[in-house]
Amino acid sequence: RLKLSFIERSKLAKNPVAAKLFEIMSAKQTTLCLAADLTDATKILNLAEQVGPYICALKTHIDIIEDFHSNFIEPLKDIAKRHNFVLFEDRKFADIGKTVEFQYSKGIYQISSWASLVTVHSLTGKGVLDAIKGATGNPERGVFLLAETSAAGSLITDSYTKSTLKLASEYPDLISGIVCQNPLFLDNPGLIQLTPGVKIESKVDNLGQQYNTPDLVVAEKGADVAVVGRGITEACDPVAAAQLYREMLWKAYSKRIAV
Ligand code: UP6
Repeated sequence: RLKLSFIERSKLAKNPVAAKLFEIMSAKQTTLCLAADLTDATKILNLAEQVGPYICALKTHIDIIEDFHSNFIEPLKDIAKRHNFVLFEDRKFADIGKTVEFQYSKGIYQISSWASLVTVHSLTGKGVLDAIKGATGNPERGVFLLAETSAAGSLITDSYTKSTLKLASEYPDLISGIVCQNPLFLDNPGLIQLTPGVKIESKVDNLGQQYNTPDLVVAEKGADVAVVGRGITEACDPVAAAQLYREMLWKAYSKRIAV
């Protein structure tokens, strides 16, 4: 997996959103996913518009927005379409299938109608994936399963990680990739490794977040897409920061496939 180009891998992806994401990464030469963790709807839209050219995906935590309203989604979709990036709701679904079915499609956020990608905990097993697979809404959908986390002191064990990969292999057309910190699935180049906890400086925050540098996550840890939040949102110049992360990540990927 680590030596193949994204274009080669797009042809091996069984999930359509994964194939699309590979194509976007290749066309825009960016593996940067912005974690747009801001609580103000207008600020998210402004940031998305400004950094749109430099990202392949925009990851939201839709439930942290204080002034969420139904006319937030349409402009966000419009920006994503114009700048050619994917909308990704980091909901980390973890309940029984029936509840996830509601959480995915109902309530005020109606995630299934706009998010091409969502994150899911493997904790409760198949029911969650069946719920997402069977839900109505946008037919273009993909799931990233959480196999590892960047949080210090996480309770995830090696056997949980292994079982998560096995579960992913049982839903090839639904699973776009895996959220993890290490190169776990080298035998399956059609899946995308999404790695959060990426920052140029600071090794930790004060709540257990652990960071690695862009070069390390791509060159040594196998990241395809790198998630950057505060490295961009809290920078003096977020647009310049997004450009810098994009450049560093792309250089590391180019070097990885060249050797
Ligand atoms: N995230 C992690 N670690 C994980 C899974 N997800 O940090 O193992 C998510 C967080 C946040 C983003 O929910 O949205 O990635 C990281 O943000 P940061 O770069 O500001 O730390």
